[in-house]
Amino acid sequence: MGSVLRTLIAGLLVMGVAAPVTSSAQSLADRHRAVDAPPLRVPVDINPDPSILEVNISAYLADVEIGPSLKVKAWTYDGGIPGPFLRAKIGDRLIVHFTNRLPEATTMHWHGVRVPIEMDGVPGISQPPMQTGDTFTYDFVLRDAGLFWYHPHVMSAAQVGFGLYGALQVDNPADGITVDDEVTLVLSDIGFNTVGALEPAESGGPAGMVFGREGEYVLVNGRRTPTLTMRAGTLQRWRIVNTAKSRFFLIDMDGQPFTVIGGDGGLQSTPVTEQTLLVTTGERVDVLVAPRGVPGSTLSVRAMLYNRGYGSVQYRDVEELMRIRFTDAPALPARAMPATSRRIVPTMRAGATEVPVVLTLPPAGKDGKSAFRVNGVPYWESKPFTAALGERQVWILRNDTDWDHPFHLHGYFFMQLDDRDQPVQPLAWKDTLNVPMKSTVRVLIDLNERPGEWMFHCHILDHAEGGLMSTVQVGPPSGKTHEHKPPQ
Ligand SMILES: [Cu+2]
Repeated sequence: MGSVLRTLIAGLLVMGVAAPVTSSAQSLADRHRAVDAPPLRVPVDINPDPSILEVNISAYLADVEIGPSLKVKAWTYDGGIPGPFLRAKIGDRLIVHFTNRLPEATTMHWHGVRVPIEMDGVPGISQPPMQTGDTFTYDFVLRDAGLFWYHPHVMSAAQVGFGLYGALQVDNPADGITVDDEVTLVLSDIGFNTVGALEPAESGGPAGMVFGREGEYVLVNGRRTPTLTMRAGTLQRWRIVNTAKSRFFLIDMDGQPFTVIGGDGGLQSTPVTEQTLLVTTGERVDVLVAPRGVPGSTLSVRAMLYNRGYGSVQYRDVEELMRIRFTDAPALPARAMPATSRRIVPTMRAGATEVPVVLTLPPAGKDGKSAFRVNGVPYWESKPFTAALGERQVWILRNDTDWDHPFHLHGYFFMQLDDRDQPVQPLAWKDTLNVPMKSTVRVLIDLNERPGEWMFHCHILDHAEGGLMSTVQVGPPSGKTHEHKPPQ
């Protein structure tokens, strides 16, 4: 080594520059470096029957690379983030032999899927928590087309935040929507330090719980700022799911339009064109896009700032989610969007029982602890709401807090009602719907099948763990008792 070089290195060491780079330095360096988007991992189907998707999945800790020089020891399904991409057709049967190799108990919940109660993955209610080494087989029929997802329902803010989530896409081959390309995008975030150790789930204490903790690194299909290469003008169908534990995504493609054709429960009655796309936690959107740009150029897909309450926009910046790189081929001519309408028969409003659901956050007690409440009580003091099997209910969700709460109900789709108590147009089946701060949202639910105790909660998982969670008992109680435990 030459003496000049040696002196330079010594100087760097004196300045501290050659010390391990900090994560903020890395994030600055990497902010504009594109990585190629790896396709979602497809698991091995061990069942030869074309109408059955049968897979083995294990949860365990693994080193995951989310970008150049960015490695984290994450909690994973089968060693990667996101977990294996499960893709089947409407009417197929899904069988998942799931083994827990994590250091903690876990379960798998199938977000949005109309499963029998025994398959809902809620510990202590629909199944015992799965201890380390336990195996459980989830087995149910996929009755609805749409993009769904799976994640733990044990310490969910921690476990989802650490990397445990995956997409389940149910196609309807008869939907008649022909496009040039289909892309499934799993949006999330993760926080970790310079040595790749995960940010603790309780960081920031009670304030962190109230704000809803967001990971520093935004991920698309488990990568930072991946690149999607396409010919300009190609008609694509993007199915997007937000699996982050707290972060909302307000997606912008330099003002280019998104034609929204559906969401949580599949296609909506008619398409709607939007300039930006809001995907709150747990929600899904199904959109048609035909991004345009000069051949050879690049287009940024960004997450804009969205105010879901204090802590979500202060000192924050727009994030680059993904880059679209246009090939050198000339842009394709604009073409008409395919027809995507769906006949949806709304649930009958007349005769439905009104159920007030009031969300509050009283000032912290003497111990400095805060808890979100549903009708005056946090989850650990709650008694189930009740419904007779076949009862239709209008839930009047009143959010008295200063934060948004994406309301999620297990096991059923619902329909949003407007101020005049009419179904919101276009008609759409939802299982997750944002209730903005200081506002009221009404939803109509037909609790017409599958008796059982079903959870509902805010899908900002820090809020759910912080008390904003309860259950509805549909039909007579099972007679089994269980405790709703407060967080440790
Ligand atoms: Cu919330």
